[in-house]
Amino acid sequence: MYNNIQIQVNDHTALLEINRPKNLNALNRETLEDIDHAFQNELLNDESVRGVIITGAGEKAFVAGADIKEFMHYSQEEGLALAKWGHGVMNRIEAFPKPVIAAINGFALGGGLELALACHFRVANQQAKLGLPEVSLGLIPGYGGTQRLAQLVGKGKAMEMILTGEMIHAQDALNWGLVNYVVEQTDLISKAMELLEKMYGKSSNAIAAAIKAVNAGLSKSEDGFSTEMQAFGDGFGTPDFKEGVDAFLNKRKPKF
Ligand code: CO8
Repeated sequence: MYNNIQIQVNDHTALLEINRPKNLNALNRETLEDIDHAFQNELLNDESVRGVIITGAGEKAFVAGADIKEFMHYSQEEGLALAKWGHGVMNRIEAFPKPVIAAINGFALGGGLELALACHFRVANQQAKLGLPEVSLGLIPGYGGTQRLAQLVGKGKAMEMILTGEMIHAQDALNWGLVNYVVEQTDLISKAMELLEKMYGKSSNAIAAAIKAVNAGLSKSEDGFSTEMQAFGDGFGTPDFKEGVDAFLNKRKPKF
């Protein structure tokens, strides 16, 4: 039914695997549409599903970002429109009434880390590398990362990650509170399942209410989200964006 994701349901847990391993599971529009559709339909409506794990196919990546090759020719207007729509997808995951855990099995970069940040919490394997490298492309994060990362790790660490664009290792992510657990790859999904199973013994109405309440307390940064969307769109009109994307495609360092 979906071209870019696979869903397996076992014992109340839906495992949603993003399945574009040749592109390190980069989020093109169709993939994000698949994810959004799955959440708002079968995962929401199937009463046997009580929790969701999102992970990436293959051994290398959770998600290496939004698909640079897809948006490389976008105008400012198209960039802004994409950010607005993507914000909606991330907000819907964040507000999902059943617990959603990101199981980060490698690179979680750019839009990929932003997807993980929209989940209710995160577990990672030892090899995971996390980062918001958009400044290397002449852009800023455009799926809520400037806001959710700062909420999670505090302004200082968020500034460091966003302004340097550098990746951090799983252990640092654990120390900074960006992920809740770091485990061997072989234990990654079972760790996420174990956590969800603890919740299945509790009231699902109370869990939905708790998700809503925690989110409500942090939702006052609407202006921040709007500023991010506008600045993300503006990036598409700059020579730096052209240089950054050309450098990525030609596997060289950008000259800004
Ligand atoms: N988009 C498209 N293709 C990608 C992406 C991506 N984000 N990441 C990797 N790929 C592709 C590569 O181009 C390569 O394809 P090919 O084999 O055809 O050359 C294949 O995946 C394998 O990648 P590499 O050969 O580069 O693998 P390495 O192990 O050498 O490097 C890295 C792995 C370090 C992860 C490297 O691939 C990389 O730096 N990727 C890009 C990371 C990045 O910049 N991500 C941020 C993207 S921007 C973003 O996410 C904006 C978020 C907001 C979105 C708002 C709407 C657009």
